[in-house]
Amino acid sequence: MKIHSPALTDLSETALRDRIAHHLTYTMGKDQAHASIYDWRMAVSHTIRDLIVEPWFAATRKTYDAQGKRVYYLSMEFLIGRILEDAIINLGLHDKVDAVLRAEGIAFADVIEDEPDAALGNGGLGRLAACFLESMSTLGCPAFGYGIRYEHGLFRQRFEGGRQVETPEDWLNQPHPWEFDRPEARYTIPFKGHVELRDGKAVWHAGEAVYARAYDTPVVGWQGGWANTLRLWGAHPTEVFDLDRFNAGDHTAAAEPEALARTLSRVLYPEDGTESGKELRLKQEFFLTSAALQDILRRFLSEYDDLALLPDKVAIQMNDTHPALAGPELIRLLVDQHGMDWAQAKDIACRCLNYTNHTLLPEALERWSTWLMGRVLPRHMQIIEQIDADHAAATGCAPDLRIVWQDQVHMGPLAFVMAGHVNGVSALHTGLMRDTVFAALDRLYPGRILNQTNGVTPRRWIRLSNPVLSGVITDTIGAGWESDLDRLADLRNHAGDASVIAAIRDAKRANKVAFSNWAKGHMGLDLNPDALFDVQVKRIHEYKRQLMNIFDVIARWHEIRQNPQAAWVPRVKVFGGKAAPGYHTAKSIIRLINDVAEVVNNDPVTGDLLRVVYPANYNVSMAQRLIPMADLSEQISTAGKEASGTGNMKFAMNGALTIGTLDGANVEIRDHVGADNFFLFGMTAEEVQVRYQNPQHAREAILASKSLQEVLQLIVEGRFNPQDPTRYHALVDQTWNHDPFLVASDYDSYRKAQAQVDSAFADPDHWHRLALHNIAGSGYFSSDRTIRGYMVEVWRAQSLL
Ligand code: NBG
Repeated sequence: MKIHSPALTDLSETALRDRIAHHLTYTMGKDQAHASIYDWRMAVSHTIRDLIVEPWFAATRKTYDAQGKRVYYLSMEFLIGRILEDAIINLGLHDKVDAVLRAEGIAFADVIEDEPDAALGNGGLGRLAACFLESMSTLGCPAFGYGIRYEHGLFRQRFEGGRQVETPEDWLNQPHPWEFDRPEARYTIPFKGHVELRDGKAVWHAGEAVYARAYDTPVVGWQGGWANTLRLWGAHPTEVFDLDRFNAGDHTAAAEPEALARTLSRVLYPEDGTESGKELRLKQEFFLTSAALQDILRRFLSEYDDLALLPDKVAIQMNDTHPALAGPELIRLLVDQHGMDWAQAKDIACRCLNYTNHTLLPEALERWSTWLMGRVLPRHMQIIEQIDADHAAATGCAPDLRIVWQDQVHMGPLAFVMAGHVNGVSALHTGLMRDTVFAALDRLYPGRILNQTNGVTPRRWIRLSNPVLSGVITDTIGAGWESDLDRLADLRNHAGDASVIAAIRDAKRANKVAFSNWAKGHMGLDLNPDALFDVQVKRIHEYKRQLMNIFDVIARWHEIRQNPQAAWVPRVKVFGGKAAPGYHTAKSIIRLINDVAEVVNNDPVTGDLLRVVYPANYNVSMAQRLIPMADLSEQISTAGKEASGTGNMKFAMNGALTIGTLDGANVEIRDHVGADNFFLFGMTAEEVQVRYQNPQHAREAILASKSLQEVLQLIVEGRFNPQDPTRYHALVDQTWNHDPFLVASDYDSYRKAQAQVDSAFADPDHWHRLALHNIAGSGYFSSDRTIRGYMVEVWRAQSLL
């Protein structure tokens, strides 16, 4: 595998400076004396992009020459975050760019911070897609990511009086230097209308249409050996402007076609919990899917003329059910546009398509009413019914296993029936898929389900975000671990080496100091870098149990106040995350965290023994700041609910210890880092099921826990919101009477594990030895390992490096 591009290693500092200066002058139109940080950032970005173009072209040429299989990853979300630093690191140009900028009096960090964070995803599912793209490039797997170029992406979060307030994200307000606009790569996406049967053939007369236009961003792998394309679709009107109406004075109506199209790629729907905008969401899903499939077929037909070869040349991954219309759409294109017969078209589609399931939560399994589907996509409704009829005829399944059932199209079963492989994202989750949600379909289609445990890219999540620790790792085990993460296991040979333990401790402390400075500057908070930094960052959702964590804060605060002189281990509790705008309980939890923070942070009795920090607008860049400084990683979901988690992996590889349940990938993390290096608590997934059988589970657990009673009492009394004491009565009421995610039942066990955390942290050498074992055991969680698994077991695609 050749990975060094000679052009890159030969690039001198002078040559780099000349290229940047060139872009400053000719792309930005600025002379150096008047260039702002923005101008420098754009000039550096264009320079780096130029350097990616070469491996990108080379990769495309090799892919055409090899005539092998291409992988297409269809995802409604790509949470890519900032691009510039990632590209610089992967090209190995960090030190050179830094030196060039420094010579001009410009701080590298300021240039990096100037880039907007592309928030084209909600959370784990979208960030996973971004890590996968980077790993596919690192491994030389020929691939395209297909997504939507949302103008605004996920909302930006602010706190007002502790409440979450949403405003639109505006990452595209400035020119986006990474993309290539492809006006020629454009497809018509039809909607609505009716279907006519003509000579036994279906002809769809669409009622409206938009264009999907491609915007390409090259994604470069480690050491610049390969680059794949992230192709995002923007919606454009098919007729720009109604000149007659404009001339007649109706200026607003004249712009209607444009408004209609723009709405389509305007915002990313916050997945968890909202019902609104159903039709628009369905249209977005079809928009992505149809554009991608038309593009795939066009590329295929430019090289081959026999569509029967499609499954040998094309592997399509459906990231959750959001692009599950890929089945019906591929059949439609093959049958209606290419004249193939139904059976062959369906067979080809099944052999091209694969489906990843990312959650078992019932509310997240997509369904559309047949009425909506029939109205927005009349031809697809027919095709879905035919797929369903075939499915019923072949399996003789019960009605509740049909794709169309009770006037709803069930996208999970549709994706399952149309996929060659169906995978879960951790061993536990895949097992639960097989035993619960997809148990019956698994019996009808045996062997389809397999597991591919998630992973994350170590380039962004260690090398880029934690340069200090990266240095320690390289000094200890030598270079090259970034693309061979199993080598981290070599750290175990140094577990007895006091200087290595000290170096790990110093690295962590440096990151904690950096964060403390940031918190002082941005939030006016004084943090003690010698405290234990305890971090929970992820979407705010009841099953993730941020509520249990804030209960621990309250209990801790209460206990310290009762005995302030005891030998407490100082803690900084950090929260981060957004709630879906319509998700009331989650928003109430956010407000509670902020209210508690206000009281705790101003309490002279607890002082710096306890602090609560909740920076607003958690995103990829914030994650890069928080994960390297964490001592403790909170992975405390109700067992059986978190499909995998990927934050848990990022924390472990940065030397945080996990406090967690046996849920999702926590199970495998614990296996790999060693049970002694992990703070386990709580019920297992099976015990959770048993517990739910007891209708009194919450009440009984609360009555058995003095600490929890006190916590709930403090909240009910309004101790954290004296101006409005009833604010959290509904939340407390729910905990007593309903407690859907068993916070009460796991509370005591959680607190006991927290006490173990405190004692372990009291001995710094011991603690950082545990940290070393976490880093050493996390090699398995590189997304390179995951992608290799997909390449061999799902896609049957070859590396071209
Ligand atoms: C999320 C799961 C996480 C998992 C990511 C990536 C959805 C629908 N699911 O546990 O909640 O790590 O997917 O697989 O976003």
